[in-house]
Amino acid sequence: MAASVRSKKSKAKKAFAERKVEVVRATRETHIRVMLNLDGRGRAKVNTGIPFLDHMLSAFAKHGLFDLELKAAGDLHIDIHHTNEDVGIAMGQAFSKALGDKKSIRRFGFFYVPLGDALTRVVVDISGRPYFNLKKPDGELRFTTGYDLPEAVHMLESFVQHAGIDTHIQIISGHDGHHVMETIFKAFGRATSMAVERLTRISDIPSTKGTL
Ligand SMILES: [Mn+2]
Repeated sequence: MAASVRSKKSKAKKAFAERKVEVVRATRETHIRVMLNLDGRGRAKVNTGIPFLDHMLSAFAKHGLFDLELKAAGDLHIDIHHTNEDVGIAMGQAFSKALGDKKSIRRFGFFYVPLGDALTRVVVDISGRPYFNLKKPDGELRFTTGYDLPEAVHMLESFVQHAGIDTHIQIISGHDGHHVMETIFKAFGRATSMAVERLTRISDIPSTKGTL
């Protein structure tokens, strides 16, 4: 690799410190601990007590190149609602904390991910003004895991509300619920990874307002 490319890369590496945070959220219903590194390698250790959610958050971290350690203990004897929601809130709080003043970030991100019959597009803006929209084609999506689209939507909505991310998810095609879910979480991982990446050419906060 040419010396100039190496020096550019190490300059970028030196220019930015790693964004590593820990968030602990405890209520009467759940106890959640999140360790997040936005500038990681995609290593994930997730245990929420909801196996399919563990699978999805691991895919999100892997394809977002985020290092994520998450342990949740919640009142699952009632149902998954509190744990699912609070995992989203704690993830959003960790993202917001790790992003800090958002200096030098690319801010916008988008990605398409296919998986067999499924295809999803995710577009995000780390604007500080949360918004969530998910569109899906007509027709039934078959889920077999007990973690259906409404649960995923609720978790992701809680996440982006607390992270301050304007998020648009469009499921373009797909019938197999497992495939569709994977495309959602992988595309969300890639799109947010793109948006949080810092560029040395952006020396301030990427907004004409000067704040996000
Ligand atoms: Mn899978």
